[in-house]
Amino acid sequence: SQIIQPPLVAWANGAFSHAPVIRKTTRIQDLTAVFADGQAWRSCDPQLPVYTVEMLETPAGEGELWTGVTHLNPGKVGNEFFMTRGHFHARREQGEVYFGLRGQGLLLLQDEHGKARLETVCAGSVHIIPGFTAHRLINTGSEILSALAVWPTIAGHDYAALQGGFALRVQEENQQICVCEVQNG
Ligand code: PAN
Ligand code: ZN
Repeated sequence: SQIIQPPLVAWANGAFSHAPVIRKTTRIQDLTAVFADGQAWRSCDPQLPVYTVEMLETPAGEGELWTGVTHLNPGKVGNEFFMTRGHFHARREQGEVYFGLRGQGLLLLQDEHGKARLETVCAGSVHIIPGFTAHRLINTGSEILSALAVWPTIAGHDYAALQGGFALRVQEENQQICVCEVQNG
């Protein structure tokens, strides 16, 4: 038949169906030097899952796009909220779009000069990540934060460029969400 069943994504929770997916879970032990409080990080269960990315198995190449959902668990290391490692694209000029599906959080964006800003992520939020902009999801809520992302397969990831960390950290202080500026971030 000429009518094809495409992959489905459940908008309520980001679950893919009707298509093969690649799944990768990132745990506390994988997030070396990501959280500010190293002592609190070492005292966490190393196996504790922080986030899982599910990607559609689609072709790669010039002009092709990846489609993936990040499921970021609620939690904290010390008083800092769970977050993704964060990255620039290896091909710096390549952008990306994130769509919030569930939960409450922030998208941390940072340009190559180290200037950072935050966007609120919630069900239905649309985030245009321009080229030359590093990005990280932060779960400030008490449920899973899920976001759908679409990006060029040629973009690649550059994690090393941000080893010094981002310029902003998001922490909980007195049950409030608190944004801290980092020196040398
Ligand atoms: C996303 C991210 C995903 C995990 O698919 O890769 O949220 O974050 P880290 O890659 O920083 O661990 C994306 O931005 N792709 O380009
Ligand atoms: Zn990206």
